Amino acid sequence: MFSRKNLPHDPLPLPDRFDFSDEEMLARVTAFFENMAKRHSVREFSPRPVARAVIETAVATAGRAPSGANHQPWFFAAISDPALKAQIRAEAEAEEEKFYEGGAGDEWLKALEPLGTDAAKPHLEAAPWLIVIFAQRWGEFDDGTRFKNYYVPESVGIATGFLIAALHQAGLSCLTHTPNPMKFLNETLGRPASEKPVMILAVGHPSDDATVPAVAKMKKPLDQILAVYEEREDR
Ligand code: IYR
Repeated sequence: MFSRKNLPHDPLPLPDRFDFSDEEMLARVTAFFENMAKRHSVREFSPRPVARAVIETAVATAGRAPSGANHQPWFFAAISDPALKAQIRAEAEAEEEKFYEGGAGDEWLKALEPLGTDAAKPHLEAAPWLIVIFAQRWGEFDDGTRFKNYYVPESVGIATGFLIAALHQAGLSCLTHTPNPMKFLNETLGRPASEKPVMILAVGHPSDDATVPAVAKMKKPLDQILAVYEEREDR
């Protein structure tokens, strides 16, 4: 949070501290990995409702993400109103039709083939909640004057990761959806020009017949995503 007041540096003793043994640490991180490895993007949602308090707590978790200068340059719009979901679906599908009819270019369309996606986005209505994530490109004081935000895409990306993990922890599924362009969401949701919509998360319980594309199970092995540089005699 940024304030016009000159906030002094005020170091507090670390408020929350954990002290796990090495064994406990490995057990905990392994359990977390095994839980997160069960997260799948889902496109088919059950009509089963999800309590607002679950969504609120998941968004509160997102709000605990680190951010550039602690400006917390994010805003979340959570929508369960069926009329508004239908409007967002129609607006998103209008953009997606242009995208899938060629706007995306051949290479991008080829990359999406294994996912089996197309311009139809019924999940935007079927999911009990849509959470639209906005990035605050700049901040505004109460009198409307602007201040700079820092590392906005990084900060919002981390917060979105927290949000997806929190929803998964609650046993919910979601789909990250990025109609292109997404500017229509500012108008539809009455958000200011300082905010750039970055993603729609469709959130809910998966339907009984939900599927995932087979490629979604093909994750890069650790040795392709991690290089370890431990202490060495010859360095
Ligand atoms: N926004 C489109 C296209 C799309 C793009 C990527 I990159 C994906 O991983 C999936 C879809 C859509 O939602 O269909």
